[in-house]
Amino acid sequence: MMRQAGRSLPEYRALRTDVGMLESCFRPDLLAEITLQPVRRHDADAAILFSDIVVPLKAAGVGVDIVAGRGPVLDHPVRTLAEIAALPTVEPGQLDAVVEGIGGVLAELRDDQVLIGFAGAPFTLASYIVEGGPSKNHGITKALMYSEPATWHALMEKLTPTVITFLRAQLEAGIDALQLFDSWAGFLSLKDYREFVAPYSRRIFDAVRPYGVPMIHFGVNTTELLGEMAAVGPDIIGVDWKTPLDVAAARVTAHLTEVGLPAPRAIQGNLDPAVLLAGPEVIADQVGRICAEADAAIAAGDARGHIFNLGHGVLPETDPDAITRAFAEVHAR
Ligand code: 1CP
Repeated sequence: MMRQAGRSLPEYRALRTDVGMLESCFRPDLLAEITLQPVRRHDADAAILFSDIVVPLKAAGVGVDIVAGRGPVLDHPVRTLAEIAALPTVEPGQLDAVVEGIGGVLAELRDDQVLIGFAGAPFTLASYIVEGGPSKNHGITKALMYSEPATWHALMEKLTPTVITFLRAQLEAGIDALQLFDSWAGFLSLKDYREFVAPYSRRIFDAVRPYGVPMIHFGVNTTELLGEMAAVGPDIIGVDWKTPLDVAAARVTAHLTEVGLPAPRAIQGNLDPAVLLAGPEVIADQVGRICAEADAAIAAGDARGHIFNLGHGVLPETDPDAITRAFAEVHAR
């Protein structure tokens, strides 16, 4: 269910009362327990590693914290070539706590349950680094990209190895699938995505493909970018709630075919998180519609399979029982 699924759970809030968000990501016992809480409660088929996209930056020594009600905030934004040069790259040894926590999760999962690891893609990480925190329009980030392309590319070159090291650590520890979140890539035009972002995301997928686990790629508001995001190398393309899955899959397949890449891929998505606030009938209805759209995509030869998922993060005010109900609806199909 992606970011902040755990926030809706009282057992998560109880565990976190005296522990900071990022601190909990570096405590193997807490990492494992928080990862497993929603799996136990909702009978999920997959666990999503409890971590955050800024964890590898924190591990590398970057001054960053997750501020309640806001998100990741940096002590100092990074905007110049000198600041980029001074930005550390994460070393595998700095991720030992994450590796140990993954071992704890895998020891508890049933054989028919999988663990999905993840990382933030360089553009989305760059946005937090350049803005210094969450941003509504990513204006400073995009202005840097447009006005100083060499500086931009230096930042992406700097971040790409950190993302690869973070994913490799998780893969060596035994994750069964991975997701690369380019959450905010949808703020870019297709042309800018191709020029300033795609080469780095492609390099990441190429680096981790030899591990042979399914690879998912996702961003919000990416209707216009879906084909290009599939072309950088994932096996599964995540879709937000705005595009019907069959329409999204047809777009992806058409683009991949046009550029001579293997198709079809699988699709992931795409329940509107707000539906979970709307009551049991609406949940049943919308789950049914999404599964039917995925079936149509598969029947048309536009998708190899479907992972049921939300179209973005769980809203904090969501009743955990609504999530359990949505999962049961999916399992009943
Ligand atoms: O649901 C889970 O707990 C799974 C673990 C997880 C994941 C997959 C967390 C824990 N974060 C993420 C990924 C993440 N983090 C993304 C990519 C996915 C997405 O688009 O949702 C992004 C953009 C972030 C950055 C982030 N971390 C934000 C967004 C701020 C913004 O710019 O709008 C926020 C609010 C966080 C904090 C965070 N990360 C995770 C949790 C459980 C929380 C909330 C902390 C808390 O209140 O307890």
